Amino acid sequence: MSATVSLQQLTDQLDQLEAQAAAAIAAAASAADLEELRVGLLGKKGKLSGVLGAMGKLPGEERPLVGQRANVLKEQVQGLLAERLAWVKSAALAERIAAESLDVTMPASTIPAGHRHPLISTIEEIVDIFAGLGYRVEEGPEIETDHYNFTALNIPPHHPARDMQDTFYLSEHELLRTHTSPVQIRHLENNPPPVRIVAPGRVYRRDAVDATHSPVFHQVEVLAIDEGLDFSHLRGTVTAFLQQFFGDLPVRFRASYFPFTEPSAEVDVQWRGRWLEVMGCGMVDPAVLEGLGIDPTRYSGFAAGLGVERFCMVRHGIDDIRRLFTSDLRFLEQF
Ligand code: 2U9
Repeated sequence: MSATVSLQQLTDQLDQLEAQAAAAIAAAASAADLEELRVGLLGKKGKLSGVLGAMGKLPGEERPLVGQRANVLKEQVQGLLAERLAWVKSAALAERIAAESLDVTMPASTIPAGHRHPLISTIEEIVDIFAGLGYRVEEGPEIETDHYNFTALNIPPHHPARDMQDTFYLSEHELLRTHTSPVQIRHLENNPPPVRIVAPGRVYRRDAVDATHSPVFHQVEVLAIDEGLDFSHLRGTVTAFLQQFFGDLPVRFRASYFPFTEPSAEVDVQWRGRWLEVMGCGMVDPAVLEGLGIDPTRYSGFAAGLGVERFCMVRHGIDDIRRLFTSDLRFLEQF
């Protein structure tokens, strides 16, 4: 004999199920929790099926009462599950948005950008000063002939002055330029005076490497040719340039010798209390002008030359020229 159930018992069970389901659904925290609840409540082996199974034991006329009640409960539970699922999803979305939110006041991540090498910025600074004084920039080849590098500058073949600048020869008459002076010779060949030019560039000398010598280095040379130029113009121009570059410090000129200038001078600046030789200069030798077909009784001119590495080292307090050629970023990033 099967156990009997009463309408009242089943109605009570459905009431309990409704209360349990409502509480469990309200407490569910995820879509997975809700799916588990759905299977447990409404699935084939779920609690509602259990009640419906027991319904068969009721007298026929009572079954529809339980059936209707069960259907209403099923729809209720489905509605609660759907509502809670929507809530759980929007809560998860809100949580994700909060976690992913951007603080627009944070410093931006920057793309590492390089900067100019200190030698290049030194060249630019020097050239800019002369540009401000009315000079135009001229450049020329690094492979030169002995004519442009020496002969046209009043240094004839086999002249001992060629020993002053140990030279890398490429062939009998071709060489790596030992100064940027050939740029000025080439310019004067094609441009009649007045001329005011500044010639920056790389030059080569057969030197043993040490803290102050490198076989490749950079020069800036300037040249002015016009009527009536004398040493006072040279002195004024060089002094103005040096005081713009190093600051308003004392400058002195000492007599010297170069084959291409007469008279010639070395120039010192008083930097942090000590006299430092920084450049050379002079009035262009009339023989150089004559060689270019320029009448030295009408035109005169002055020239000056400097080593960029020396300028850069003095300015930044660098003690070894090799630092400027070894591309060590720990060093270069300081500038
Ligand atoms: C022409 C006529 C004359 C260029 C000059 C110097 C003085 C000079 C040195 C500085 C340091 C070379 O790098 S360094 O070793 N240069 O002292 N250069 S006058 O004279 C010229 C150039 C072109 C037509």
